[in-house]
Amino acid sequence: MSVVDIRKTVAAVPNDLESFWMPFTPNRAFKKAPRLLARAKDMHYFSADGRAILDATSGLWCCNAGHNRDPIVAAIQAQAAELDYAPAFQFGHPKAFEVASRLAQLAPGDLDYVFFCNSGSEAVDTALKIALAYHNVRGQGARTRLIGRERGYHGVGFGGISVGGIVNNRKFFGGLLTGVDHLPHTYNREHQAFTRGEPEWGAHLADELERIVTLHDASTIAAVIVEPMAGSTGVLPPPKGYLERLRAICDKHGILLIFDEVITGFGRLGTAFAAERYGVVPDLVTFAKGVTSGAVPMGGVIARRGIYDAFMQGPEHVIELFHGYTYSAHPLACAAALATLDLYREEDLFARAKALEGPFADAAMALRGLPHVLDIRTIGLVAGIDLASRPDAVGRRAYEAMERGFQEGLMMRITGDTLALAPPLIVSEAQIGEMFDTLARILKGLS
Ligand code: PXG
Repeated sequence: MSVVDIRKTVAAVPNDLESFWMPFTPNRAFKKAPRLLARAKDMHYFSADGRAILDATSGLWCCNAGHNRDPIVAAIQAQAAELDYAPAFQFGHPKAFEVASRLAQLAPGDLDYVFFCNSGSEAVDTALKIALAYHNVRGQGARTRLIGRERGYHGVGFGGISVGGIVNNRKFFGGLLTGVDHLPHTYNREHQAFTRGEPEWGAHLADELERIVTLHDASTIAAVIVEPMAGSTGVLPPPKGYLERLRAICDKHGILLIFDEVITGFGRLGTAFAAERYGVVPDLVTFAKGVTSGAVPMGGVIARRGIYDAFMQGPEHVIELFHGYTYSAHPLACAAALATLDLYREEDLFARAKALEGPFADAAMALRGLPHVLDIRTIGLVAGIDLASRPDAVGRRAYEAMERGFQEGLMMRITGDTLALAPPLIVSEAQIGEMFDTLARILKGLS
């Protein structure tokens, strides 16, 4: 058989759904009733059968500028034709430096240095490694402990699941990193139910860090990592004063503070980064998702000047940090990032998210009192809605809401029995109304 014939044979294989082992998806249920997305534009996906689906989750919290925006598409196309790939080890290409400068400008304080990778998970691993190495190069190599938080999501690398606090993401995967401890999560329904924005109750939970420091001694602790707003486990805004208190305790003990801003970065809470909203400058910030509006994978870590400087010692021809990825600062990702950052600026999308925070919260809170609704939390352009679980099938009710949403033209995320909405920042007030009207109808129809 000639090569051409082999290709024909391969192409003739029926395109069934079996071979793709889908991530974080019940594969068998999906393959029986697939939800296939064929294309997208602005606020909408279009299903394979051509129905418009209003995107209330920015894909997976990433398409903050909306879908298939012309300037981003054009930038990626032009870049593909100009420079497909360039190594970032020992070589560089101009756009990588440009994106880094733009991000440094966008980040508060002296968060001035950007290390690139390709996803949030890699960003978290990178941040944890930088934290450990930072103490090492300063002669404090005993600082090896990492402190995460219950209900934290930091991606799926071994570092991220070790500091993360999601039971199912941890329990199947062995011993994980050693020397990890966890703060308590900050959610308490009794004290916080139906709060818009930051709850009044809960700042004192930051003091648990003092307890952990007392237990292990500060000299053994490298870093604390938290999401300023915990996204994946159901939208948990930080209690008022909580992040400030974490910062103060870290400062007192020489512990680095890492904000995982993979979701909160790029306008989700109405500012470029959550660090800006809270007036708290962490030592390291992780980012991904919104940096390219989801169009090309990209992630990274922004470090304060003092951290970078600590590594810039010794002979100048020697590598300072033994870390990096083949696709760090990939040209396509850099082109997409520059076009995306331009769009955010030209359309003032972070301010738009801030202006819409009130109307979005109003629309979400109007679901209070509908069947199954136990709590609603809103912040920026994010809402989390807890539904009562069916006693015999935890997660089933939200799963059915998500399925019906797809049938009725609305994309939502679910985690357990919590629904999460986080639309692109270009959403209109009319579309916000449409989202929550559709959701209200779905909730009324759910058993
Ligand atoms: N940190 C945070 C705070 C995240 O939210 C990651 C790290 C990992 O990013 P990558 O790019 O490796 O997936 C995330 C990812 C959801 C959902 O529905 C959330 C994420 C990813 C997929 C789904 O809550 N967050």
